[in-house]
This record gives sequence, structure tokens and C-alpha cells, in this order.
Amino acid sequence: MIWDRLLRNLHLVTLAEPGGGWGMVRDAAIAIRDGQIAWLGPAAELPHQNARHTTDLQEAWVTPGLIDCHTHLIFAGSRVEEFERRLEGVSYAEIAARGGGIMATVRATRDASLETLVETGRERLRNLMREGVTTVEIKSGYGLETATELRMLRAARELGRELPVSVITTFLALHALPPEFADDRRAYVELVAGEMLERALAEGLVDMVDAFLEGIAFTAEEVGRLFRAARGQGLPLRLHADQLEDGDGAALAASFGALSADHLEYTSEAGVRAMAEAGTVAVLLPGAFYTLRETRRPPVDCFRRLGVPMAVATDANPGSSPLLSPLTALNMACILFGLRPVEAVRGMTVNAARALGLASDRGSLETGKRADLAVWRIAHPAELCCWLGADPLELLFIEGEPVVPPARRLVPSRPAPLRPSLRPASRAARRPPRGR
Ligand code: DI6
Ligand code: FE
Repeated sequence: MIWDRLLRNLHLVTLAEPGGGWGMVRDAAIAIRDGQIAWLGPAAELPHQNARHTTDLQEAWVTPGLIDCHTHLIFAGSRVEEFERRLEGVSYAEIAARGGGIMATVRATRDASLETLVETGRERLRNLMREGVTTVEIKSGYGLETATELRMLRAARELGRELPVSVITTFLALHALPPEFADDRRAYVELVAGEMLERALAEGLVDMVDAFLEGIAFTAEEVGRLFRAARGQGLPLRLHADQLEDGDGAALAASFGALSADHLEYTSEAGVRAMAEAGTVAVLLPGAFYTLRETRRPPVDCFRRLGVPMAVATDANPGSSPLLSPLTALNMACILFGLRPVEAVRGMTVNAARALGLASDRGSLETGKRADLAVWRIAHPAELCCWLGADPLELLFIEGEPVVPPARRLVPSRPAPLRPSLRPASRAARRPPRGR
């Protein structure tokens, strides 16, 4: 059998060990066929070398492509003013209560065209790919009205078509209460759980459903209304839970059999126990913890003790986690939450795949799984967590096809190109203006 591609002269981090280790194999090879891993192991055991393409990876380390399982990558506008307010001591919840925070992004996103959402989202997603991401989840939730929620999800789908990365979409219309419904919360929840979800589903825009359960957002009863509707449609569930206070969110997520509960800084032991029983993944978001200068850490020891798998994600969003660097999220998971490097990296591969319900086809390097690979110029896989700003990614393979990591872009909040005054003078710009 001829392989489509043979990668040789590399070291493997399979993350396929049930015990939770790295699964390192030095001096290894990977054979790819039909976009999947057809064989992998020590080079000395390679059954044959018949391949259409052979690539010498020059002793690089190969991990599964990273999976960023929680992002709010599609939005318009900027929240730098809020950043400054928070540094002056105003809290995230106070800013939200004054109509800023999520609502500020909602106003800008409602005004943005599909093209703008795609263009700015693309730049952000390219930054994630630059650091090894091959699968990303993108949430709606900055529309809070049918047209804009659908436009956000269409933009996410468009990115999945344009770029080689896999995009998973999440319907998060229960993210904040829009002011039009300030006097009738119930009507908003009914709209979301009814017509809005139905229309998004009819257009094929929804892979999963999420909600923000928090004192500043929605109650357990309101989330339950949406979750029952979503479950009735066979949709997998996630939940933003216990980020700013213990709202019994972990237990609620578990009671619905949610794939994951996310944030979890204030989750109680009873909540962790419920997650363990339901097989719900704990998605840790250290970028939000860092940005909001939180002090209460998620109960990592309890997750370990009770066997709840931990995932790590960027939570990339313009307010609480302006973070487009998955490797920085790994570093923060270690430094701020005390994860071991192997736990952090598993959190953005195997366990992130579980949080997205995709563990059967990605997240670890095993025969039969997708050949989504990140090739790193490092001396040991723990270096992915240890360095900041090192830019160690050499190459990606997505479904077995090589993808050169995109160049970094510095201004991901506005559509390219930059304002002409900031652009280096081009030949055309230097040409004297034509007479009128
Ligand atoms: N939790 C978060 O971390 C994001 N949404 C949520 O429910 C924050 C979104 C934002 O501040 O814009
Ligand atoms: Fe979030």
C-alpha cells in the first residue's frame, strides 16, 4: 500500500496514553493516507517507505494540532476603554451593569457587515493557527437578535470554508439580556429557545449550544429552557459556569449531560462530583482569570482527584480575555492554575477534543485519526508551556496536507488594510497627486 505522505526524522508526542502522559516516541515516523494517520511509531519499525511525498522534519517534535475549544472570535469594535476602566478599579460586573462590557460589543457587532466580521475574524484565526491551532470553536452571542446572531454564525462557517482549519460553531444567544427585553426577560429566552435557535438550525449554522449562567447573565431556569429545546434537537451542550460566583453551574451542566462546563473558578466539590459522574469536561480559561485579575482559582486538585478531564482554551474575546495566543493560555494554565505542562497540552488536544465531542477522530496521534499535526522546533514538549513569545511552530498538517503557518498580524481588531497614514509609503502613494 502506497502512502500519500511519509513524515520522517521526527519525535512524536502522541498524547494517546490512557494514563495521561506525553506518549513520547523519539526517532519516529508518521505515514498518512486519505487525510488520516495510517501508521506511526519508531522509524526503525516502519513497514515500508513507499509514499507519494516524503518529508524530512529534521528532528522536530510533532504533536496533534491544537484545539481551541472555547472562543468568541467573531465580533466587531474595540473594548480598550473598558480595559482602562478596569485598571482604574471598576469591575467587569459594574461595567456590564452600566451597559458596557458584552453590550458594547453587541452594539458594534449589530452594525457590522458579514464581510467585516469575516475579515476581522480571519485575522484573529490566523493568529491562532500561527501557534498550532487546527480546530477552533467559535461562539455567537454578540448579536442577541436573530439577524446578528445568524450573521455571526455565517461568518464563522465562512472562515471554516476559507481556511483549512476546522471550525465548530456554538449558538450562545443567552450571553446577555439585550436592552430591548429589559422588562421582559422571559420573552427573550422564549425567542432564543424558539425562533432564533430554529432559524439558525435550519440554516445549518449550529454545532452546539452554550449559555452564560451567572448573576450578571441568566438563571438556571432560563438556561434550562434553552437546554431542553436544544437537547430536543439532539444538540450537544456547553455552559459558562461559576466564573464570578458559585451559581451551581457545574451541577446544572452535568444534569443536562453537557460536554463541558467552562470557567469554573467558584465550582464546589459537589459540582465537580456531578461533572465526574456525567463525564463533563472542565474547560479552564486562564486568559479571563488573568485579565479580570481574579484571585479564586478553579478547583484543579479536585478535578484531578475525582477524575474530571481538564481542557484549556483561550476564551479569545474583546473584553474578559483579549488573548489570541493558545501557547500563552498553556503557560497561564501552568503558572496561574498549577497545571503540569503535560496536563496543559492534553488540555488543548485530547481533552479539548472531548469538550467538542470530537475525541473519536482527533486530539491525539493514533492510527485512524485525522492527520492534523503541529510541527514544533523545540527540545522537549514542555517548552510549549514554558516560553512566552517564542514562536516555535514550524509547520502544520491539516488532514495530511501541509499548511504554512500564517504570518502574525498586529492589529486584529479592525479590517485590513491599516489606515493609509500608518502604511509604509508605497510607490503609488508617493506618486504626486494628479492635477484636478
Ligand atoms: N464569559 C466570558 O469569558 C466571555 N463571555 C462569557 O460569558 C466574555 C465576553 C466578553 O466580555 O465580551
Ligand atoms: Fe467565554
